[in-house]
Amino acid sequence: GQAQIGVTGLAVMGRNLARNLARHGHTVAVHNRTASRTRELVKEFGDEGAFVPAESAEEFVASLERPRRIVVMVKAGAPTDAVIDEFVPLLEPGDMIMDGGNAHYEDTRRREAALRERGLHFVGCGISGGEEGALHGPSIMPGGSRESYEALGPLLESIAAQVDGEPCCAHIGPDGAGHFVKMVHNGIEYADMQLIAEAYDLLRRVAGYEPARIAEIFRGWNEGRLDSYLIEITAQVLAHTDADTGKPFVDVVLDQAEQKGTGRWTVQSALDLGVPVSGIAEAVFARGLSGHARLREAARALPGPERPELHPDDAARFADQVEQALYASKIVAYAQGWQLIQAGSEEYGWDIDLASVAAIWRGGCIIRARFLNGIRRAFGEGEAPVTLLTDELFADDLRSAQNAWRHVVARATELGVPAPGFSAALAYYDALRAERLPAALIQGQRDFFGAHTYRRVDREGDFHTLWGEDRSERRG
Ligand code: NBP
Repeated sequence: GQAQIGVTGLAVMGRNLARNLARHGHTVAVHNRTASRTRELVKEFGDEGAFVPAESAEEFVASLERPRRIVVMVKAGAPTDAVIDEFVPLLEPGDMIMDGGNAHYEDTRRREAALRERGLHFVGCGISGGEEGALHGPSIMPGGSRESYEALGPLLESIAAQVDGEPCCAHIGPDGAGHFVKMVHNGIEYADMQLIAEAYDLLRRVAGYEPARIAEIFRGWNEGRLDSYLIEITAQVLAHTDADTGKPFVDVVLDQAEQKGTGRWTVQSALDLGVPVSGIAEAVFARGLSGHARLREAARALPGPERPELHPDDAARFADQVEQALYASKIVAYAQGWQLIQAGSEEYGWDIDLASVAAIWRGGCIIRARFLNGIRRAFGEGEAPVTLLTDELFADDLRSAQNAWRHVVARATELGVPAPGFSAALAYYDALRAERLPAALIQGQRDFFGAHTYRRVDREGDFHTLWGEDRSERRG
């Protein structure tokens, strides 16, 4: 065989990845269940590089140099298992199968273990950036063995997005680490999008700005510390006018957000790992709520507050305060996301480099942002902070933003504009910094109804109060 790498599954993602590889000078074997897709790829893009088309799995495998590197880009779930089952009997020890689809990391762990038994490397690889990213440079998050990264890493690094001369690709850790980190990326993406949406809503409904004006404000923010792909595209969406009606595009779109499930996965695994990711959870719930048309319809007549008009002079100042609230809430969402990565890494023994995750998200992926340089610095210098919130520079940002942040949340509450992302982030911040939490009372309640016992602030051990008797205290 002469191809350095093969791609099977040539829908939009696989086709673009194969083209990206070929454009970077690699010889790429290409294969798809339905062979017409393979022929189309070669016919349309064959002049971009060296492709070796294969109609059958056997032919595909035979066209690869050894150890073989096979990239699977098919629909996640059963199709991925079907393709693995088809290829495994054709492979030899040392060969590698990389799954670049959106697999759940538990599936990846299962597949990795099964293939390891047979001497094969299974690399669950998160790829972010959509079809454009796949073609022009995605952010790539490969899991799997160190050894497999030595063989696959150079190829993947060559096609990844580059930031300041560094590829947005790094070995994340064994087995499911890559897909886990990709999942958290998507969870953070949900939170980021929700926070931006809330900022828009407040600028519109509290400050009274029209979408075109808000687009300008976002463009301004994009020149500063919020500089990011999501802020940039938000400005473009808000500036867009519907051709049919002449109305702002955002006003003709049904306000029911859809989701494919990676946000839900993030929150589910956070619950399992005991990590409070309230910002991400609120973002997932907010999308869910938006889609409950019947529920919303039933509640529409419920009363809201009287709406005092904002003084026109206040609008510009309020917009600045929203920027600060958005930035502070974003710090919280990312702090929670990194907490989850850390917890996953400990639970599964992945030893994930927290700074490197920030580094490879600076380009190619949906949450790419200047902001990630700060996270990389925070986790890259000296001892890692327990939470991003206490990193010296982020703590400074929070200190200077907090009054504005509180004002925005208070204003949203007074005026009846839902801001679950901003509010949850602020509550998280205040809960973490609280001297005492009412959790003490909850322990009392639990001990009362269930004799669950409690610990004391002043003595070691577990205690139980005889609530139904003389209320004396016993060692639990
Ligand atoms: P799809 O997710 O739409 O999958 C289509 C591909 O899967 C086709 O090549 C199809 O072959 C193949 N396939 C199916 Br379906 N069942 C199969 C089976 N039983 N055996 C063999 N092949 C089978 O493609 P995509 O949108 O390019 O996404 C590919 C992967 O990348 C997915 O896991 C997706 O979640 C992930 N991803 C997508 C994006 C994105 O922006 N679209 C971004 C990041 C990751 P056929 O041609 O013969 O039907």
